Amino acid sequence: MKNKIIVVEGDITKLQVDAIVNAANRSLLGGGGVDGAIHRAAGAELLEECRSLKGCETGEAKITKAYNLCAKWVIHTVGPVWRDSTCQEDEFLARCYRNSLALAKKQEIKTIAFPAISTGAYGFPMDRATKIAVKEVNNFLVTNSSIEKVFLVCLGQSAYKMTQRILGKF
Ligand code: AR6
Repeated sequence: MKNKIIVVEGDITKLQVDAIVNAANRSLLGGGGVDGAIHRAAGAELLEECRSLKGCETGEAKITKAYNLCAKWVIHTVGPVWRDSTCQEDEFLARCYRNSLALAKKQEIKTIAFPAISTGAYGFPMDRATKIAVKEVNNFLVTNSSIEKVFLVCLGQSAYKMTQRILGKF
């Protein structure tokens, strides 16, 4: 299944895929980081649709249209804030991947791109988060054939190299 997982470096808003995943916050009303970039690129209509969703719990996921983005859909998920590993952060992060992929399957999405959820403002250690991402995506692909390609999008060379290394060892 590893050949369906592709690591890319760059801005997730530029990708031509069926769906991009947003590392949002519980309000779903925008923010900084990848969330800010997605809202800027998608346009004001995205925020309008997000308002109707009435927020999202940590580990859950909700879907909207993607408006001015190249993608058709945005799947908004809320990662955990990293504290000290004792607050079920690993499990909540795993749920973000599982729930996003389940939504994608339901929507008949074939290609999907994830940012490194929780590894920016939310402070989750990048290597630990990447291992969880690779494990959850692989688990999904083993039991589901609907999704053809999953892109793990990294901002910067060091994140890219680390993700390649973790995927290679998996
Ligand atoms: N394309 C791909 N990856 C990106 C991009 C981009 N355009 N921009 C940032 N990253 P973060 P979080 C990477 O902070 O930690 C927001 O304010 C970044 O390098 O965007 O889940 C929300 O509203 C990092 O590796 O998300 C929430 O309040 C990763 O994306 C909060 O931040 C995630 O960083 C969520 O924090």
